[in-house]
Amino acid sequence: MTSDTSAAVPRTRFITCVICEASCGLRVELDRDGQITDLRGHADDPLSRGHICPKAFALKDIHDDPDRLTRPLRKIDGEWVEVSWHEAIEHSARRLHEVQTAHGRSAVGVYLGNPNVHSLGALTHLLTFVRSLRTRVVFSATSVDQLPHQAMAWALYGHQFLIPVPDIDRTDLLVLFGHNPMASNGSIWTVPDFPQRRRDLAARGGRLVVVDPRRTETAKVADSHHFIRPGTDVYALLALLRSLLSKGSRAAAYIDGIDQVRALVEPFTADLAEQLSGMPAGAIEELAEALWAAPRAAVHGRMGVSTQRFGMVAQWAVQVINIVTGNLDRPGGTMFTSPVIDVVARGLIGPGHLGAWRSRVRGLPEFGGELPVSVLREEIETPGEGQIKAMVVVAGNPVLSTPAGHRLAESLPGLEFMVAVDFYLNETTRHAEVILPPTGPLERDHYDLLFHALAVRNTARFSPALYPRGPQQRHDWEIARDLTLALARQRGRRLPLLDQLRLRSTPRQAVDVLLRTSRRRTSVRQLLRTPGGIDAGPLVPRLPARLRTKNKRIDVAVDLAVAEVERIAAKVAGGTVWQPAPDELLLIGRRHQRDNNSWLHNSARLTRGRPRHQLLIHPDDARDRSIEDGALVTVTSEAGKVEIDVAFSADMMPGVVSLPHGYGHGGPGVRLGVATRLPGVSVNDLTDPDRVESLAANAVLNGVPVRVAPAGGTGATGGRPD
Ligand SMILES: Nc1nc2c(c(=O)[nH]1)N[C@H]1C(S)=C(S)[C@@H](COP(=O)(O)OP(=O)(O)OC[C@H]3O[C@@H](n4cnc5c(=O)[nH]c(N)nc54)[C@H](O)[C@@H]3O)O[C@H]1N2
Ligand SMILES: Nc1nc2c(c(=O)[nH]1)N[C@H]1C(S)=C(S)[C@@H](COP(=O)(O)OP(=O)(O)OC[C@H]3O[C@@H](n4cnc5c(=O)[nH]c(N)nc54)[C@H](O)[C@@H]3O)O[C@H]1N2
Ligand code: SF4
Ligand SMILES: [Mo]
Repeated sequence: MTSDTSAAVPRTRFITCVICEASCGLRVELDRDGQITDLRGHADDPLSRGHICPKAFALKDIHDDPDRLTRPLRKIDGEWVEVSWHEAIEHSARRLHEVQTAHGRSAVGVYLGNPNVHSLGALTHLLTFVRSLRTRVVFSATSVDQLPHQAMAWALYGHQFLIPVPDIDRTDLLVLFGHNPMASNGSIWTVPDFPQRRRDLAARGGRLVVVDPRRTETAKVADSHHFIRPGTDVYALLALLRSLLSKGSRAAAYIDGIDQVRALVEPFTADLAEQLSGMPAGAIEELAEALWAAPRAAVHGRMGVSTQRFGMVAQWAVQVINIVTGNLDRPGGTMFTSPVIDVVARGLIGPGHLGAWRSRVRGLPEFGGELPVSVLREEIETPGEGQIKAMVVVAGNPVLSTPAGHRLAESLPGLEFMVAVDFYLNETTRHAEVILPPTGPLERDHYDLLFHALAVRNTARFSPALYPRGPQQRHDWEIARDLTLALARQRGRRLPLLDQLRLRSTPRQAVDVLLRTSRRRTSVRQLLRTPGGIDAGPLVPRLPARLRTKNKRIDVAVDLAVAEVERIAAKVAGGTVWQPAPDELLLIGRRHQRDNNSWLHNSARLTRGRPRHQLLIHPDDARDRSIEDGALVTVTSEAGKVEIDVAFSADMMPGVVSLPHGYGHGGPGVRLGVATRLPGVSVNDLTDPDRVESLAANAVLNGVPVRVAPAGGTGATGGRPD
């Protein structure tokens, strides 16, 4: 094909949507001026099969957004001034070096936000920069999200990224705990077009069961839905496991520890689970029957399961249920992927480690080199050796996305220096002294190093930049490269040779090398010739060979989980299980198909329509408090207080209220024209950094005890649960 010369011939391009984990393949048509004239799902894409959701159109909105930054900003005497890339980078490197020289390496903290996992350049280059800082205070969105999931994979399978995913296309029974893929399009599970796959499941005679404190969009398309009191999945899952183990075990030959687990879960009866979780004992027993009887079944626990006190034990229980029913590593069960670029086998991501060091103030454990972000504010505010004096924030908005973000916002101005790599001036980046804006999603090459490794089908797709970067712009990998080099110059040191090589190649070159040396011996060029990429077929059994445990076996009675289940059993026996006070409600989050965390709210197209920021409350809970539909209420937690309007919803479990996260835009200097006009508050003004998951210290974002009263009233909470 030659390049088009006629205006009548649209230029068709195939790219990947990088907004969420579904990683849909898109087909774009451009007119002669490069304007997008058509955007749709790529029907022949072997993974996403034509799926697209409204958020994909935001890719264009971001590209055209007048608020999007394209040149570096530096705050001088309180005013933002556009400066050259050279000045912005050199100044940042000098200040970081000065802080490290004066206060030590770990006086520079790092926060890596979610979009980093959706940017190839961040994955290939940013970590080299972070490593070169040689700080022990690195945080990321992982610890407000899937940390228990990763830690479980490390404990059971020997690698934090060896995570099996439900083989939805071949299963007979899919059970989802704390997951709403009808809105989120799947997570720790790249499953583009969940709605159609769910319909296909039904057409095969398969069933979907959802366990969630809200009758979610996914619950509404399920065959059955059970309410569960937030934070109590561990009891229901352990009871489910107990019931299954009473029937037997179909665990594969390379699995150890089943008898020990059988004894361990003995105290966790279905009746006890009903008492503590509200999920009916009958429903638990029935689900156990169904899992035992189904030829092929898969259980997946996501966000709602990880962001609670016993999140890692709950995730462990999910895995053991899949193991005991014989569904791990079997078509139609939960399976490991065989990605063309295998980030696990090739050592691109380390296996993980827990508690190799601890946070300075509270002593919470690191995982895989990262500390839990719940300690970020105290590490900034508590004086002493090792206090954080400067921050590097890349693609993150922790003021809106981490617990008690409003308090974090108060501590950021106390830093000696902060640099943000981000293309928006938002609630977090406004506290920076320098903002380095990278190119946007349509201006960069992409390959899903991570999400191919979690996808329901083995494919490989390369997405070329739709637009070239402007001469004044820089890619995120160029920013990371230049910061690393400038910092090395400040230190008067040469970088290790390997790092120099890594930094010098482009992300496309790095991927090309990985593809050429992969088992399939392919290349970027080859992938570009096949829009949608190569299709390596459905998932195939990989165990025990793929295990990264020392003996290539799985010990389900892993020490960490055993000790924690024993501790929980002792609490149950001692009657010291935490319960909310009678007038408290439990707050959970929610996602909407047209939101994406905090950063798509500047798209007018996505935010128009019925408001969706309200506190959802069951009418009975509202009436008990003399609250009318639409009324303004005060919500008070141990960590903070907000005023918000309510919307009645019979879809809420009584005793549970819900607020979405990522709202509450604004503040001096924020430059988000559309977003700041949106109503809503930040749910993370209520979540409590002192409540963390028991083993890996993930934030407890769901099941937050709150008091809700008509605005004007008061109400303090009855204290923190354990
Ligand atoms: N449209 C959209 N898509 C997204 C995102 C987005 O913001 N918007 N974000 C992306 C990201 S970063 C992620 S991590 C994924 C997350 O994807 P999901 O895991 O689907 O996240 P949520 O929609 O928050 O779903 C969590 C569910 O858990 C329920 N829940 C809360 N507490 C509990 C509990 O204690 N037990 C149980 N069983 N359930 C509970 C909630 O009611 C909710 O339905 O979505 C991704 N996709
Ligand atoms: N209460 C509560 N809190 C939550 C959640 C919840 O369910 N409930 N969900 C949690 C989850 S799962 C997650 S993942 C986190 C997300 O939390 P964060 O990652 O901290 O925040 P985001 O809202 O994703 O903000 C992303 C930022 O990156 C910028 N950005 C977007 N693309 C790029 C890019 O390509 N490069 C760069 N450099 N910047 C970019 C955006 O402008 C924005 O400032 O929130 C968590 N917080
Ligand atoms: S589901 Fe996710 S990846 Fe697919 S189009 Fe929507 S936002 Fe993009
Ligand atoms: Mo996330």
